[in-house]
Amino acid sequence: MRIQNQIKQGDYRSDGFIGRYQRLVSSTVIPYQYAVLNDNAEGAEKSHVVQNFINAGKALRGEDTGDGFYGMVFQDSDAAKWIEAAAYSLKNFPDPALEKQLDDLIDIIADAQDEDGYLDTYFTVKDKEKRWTNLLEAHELYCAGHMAEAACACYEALGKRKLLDVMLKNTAHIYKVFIKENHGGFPGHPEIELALMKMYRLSGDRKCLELAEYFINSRGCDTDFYKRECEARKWQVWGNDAGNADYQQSGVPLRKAENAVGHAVRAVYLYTGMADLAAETGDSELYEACKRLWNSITRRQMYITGGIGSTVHGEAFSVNYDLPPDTAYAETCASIGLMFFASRMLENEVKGEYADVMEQAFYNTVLAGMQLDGKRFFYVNPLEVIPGISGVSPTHRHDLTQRPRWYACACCPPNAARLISSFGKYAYGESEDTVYCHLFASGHVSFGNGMELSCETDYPYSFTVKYNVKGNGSVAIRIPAWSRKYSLSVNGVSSDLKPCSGYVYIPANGGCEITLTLDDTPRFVYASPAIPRLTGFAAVCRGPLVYCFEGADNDGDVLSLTLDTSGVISVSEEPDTLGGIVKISVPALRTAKTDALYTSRRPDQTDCTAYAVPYYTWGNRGENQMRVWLPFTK
Ligand code: FUB
Ligand code: ZN
Repeated sequence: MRIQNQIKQGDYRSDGFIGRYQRLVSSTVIPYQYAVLNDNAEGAEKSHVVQNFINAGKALRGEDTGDGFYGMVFQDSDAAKWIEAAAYSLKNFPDPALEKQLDDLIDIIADAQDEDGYLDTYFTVKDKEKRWTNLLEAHELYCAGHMAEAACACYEALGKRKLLDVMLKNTAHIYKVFIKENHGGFPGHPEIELALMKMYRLSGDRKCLELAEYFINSRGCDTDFYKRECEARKWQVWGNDAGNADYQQSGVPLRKAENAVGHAVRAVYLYTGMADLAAETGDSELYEACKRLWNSITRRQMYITGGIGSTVHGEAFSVNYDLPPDTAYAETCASIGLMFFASRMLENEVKGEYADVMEQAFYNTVLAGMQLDGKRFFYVNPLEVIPGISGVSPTHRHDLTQRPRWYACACCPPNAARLISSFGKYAYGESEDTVYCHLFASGHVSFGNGMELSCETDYPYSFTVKYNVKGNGSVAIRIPAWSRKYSLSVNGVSSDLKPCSGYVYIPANGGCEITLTLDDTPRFVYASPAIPRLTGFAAVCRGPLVYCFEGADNDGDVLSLTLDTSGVISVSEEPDTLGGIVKISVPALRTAKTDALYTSRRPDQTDCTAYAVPYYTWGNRGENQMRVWLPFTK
């Protein structure tokens, strides 16, 4: 039985913690990003993306293209992600001025589409002859994928069809090139696979399904494709190594893949498409491969924050257990992609661990990717930052201490915006007779199977979740693995239902009221000794939130702190700190500073209290030290 998680966006709007983020995206993030895309945001990197589309339209009409193309070869995708965020957000918060901006941008994009359906400003403006000659680097299929996702969002959330028609025409073009004309090859940066699956489900156009199958099934079969392509072309974008098949996730047919390898965002977008296809077609061999890849990521290559892709070298997975906190890469987009992968794994099989990881990635790395005011963004998400070293030393240059306003490579900011504004798609799922609550968030949702549900909670700071359910069927509610105890009542009567694969199944029978109370006890978490540098270190978590120790709460110095893990962790509500948080205090020792670089005199240690704030809020009070992992004593 296939579980459908990508529930219609219009059926869900969030309140509470998530609602506040969705309002921030609507009121600040989307307008700010619109200004950036139009080069009207002071102090932000130049984008030029809208102008690229305008110039591509001119190129097609044979007009002077003015300042031509500017930016990354995949610059188009920034506009696509903004459109997607705007479409979902408009459904949550109607806004005629934003809708007009959206419509106008869609018109500009439609004008940039060639008669044959081709759509990509880099090639249309710069050199039409080079289309499809550099799948390895040139991101044509990646940009098409993002625009297809944007098209689906506009149609599904707002009933706007224009962009969907543009992208179905574009798909027909790609189908002609790859299926009918047998061009060969597969995307250097996967993304189109998952987008094609979305478009297939929305439009029923079988070309989308066939293309997704083609890209997934052919990948890794012709291992020399990129080498031949590289030899045949006389140009390059970055000079990527065409022989590094692992980096390209093309060293083995995907069905045989054992380990998650290569560029992390590419990997999880690809695995999402695979899991989509497996769920759609019931392909158990493909799902088995997805499970191996899932385990490879989450059991051996994932940070406690749900960050993945630990090395800056190629923005990639490293090797098992290589998870350094201070030189972490952990790109925001990679954790967003991990959420995508998790949500599609849930469509194959309802298992708590998939939603647990989805939640871990969201509340930690994804939210940390954005400043609390919605105007600055992290691309890289370290678990330890020391001003003077981080962002400065050659080995730590990528680990910034503060979020920049924008990036020349701006994939992460609009990705976070589209994810937050479509949160309901990840929170809920449905089958014919059951609704699934994967994530906890206040709000109301109506399902295609006729059931309706209202949820009230102050999660992730309070752990009571109340549901009011209408309709016939069952409600499946996740019991997170971190919750060592929980209580459940149905219509006021205590229930001893036990979870099955991480979910309790409650018969609703015409409606019911459910109250779930999860464990609010803060806890120490320890890493496997297989991870270098973390033996003897502990982190602190409460619910889904990973905490971090910042200089701002600890007299400017967290490097000299050692946690006393035999002590009791206390919590205090701080509604006026960092947008409203629960702060954590832990008994600790402070090691005295010495002037000498090394000394044989054992340093003094004094009792103190170490204070921690949720990781997603770090770096919001100016530059200061930050550590997720601290050494522990006892
Ligand atoms: O290449 C497109 C996007 O830019 C990737 O997904 C990110 O990792 C960044 O390289
Ligand atoms: Zn990114």
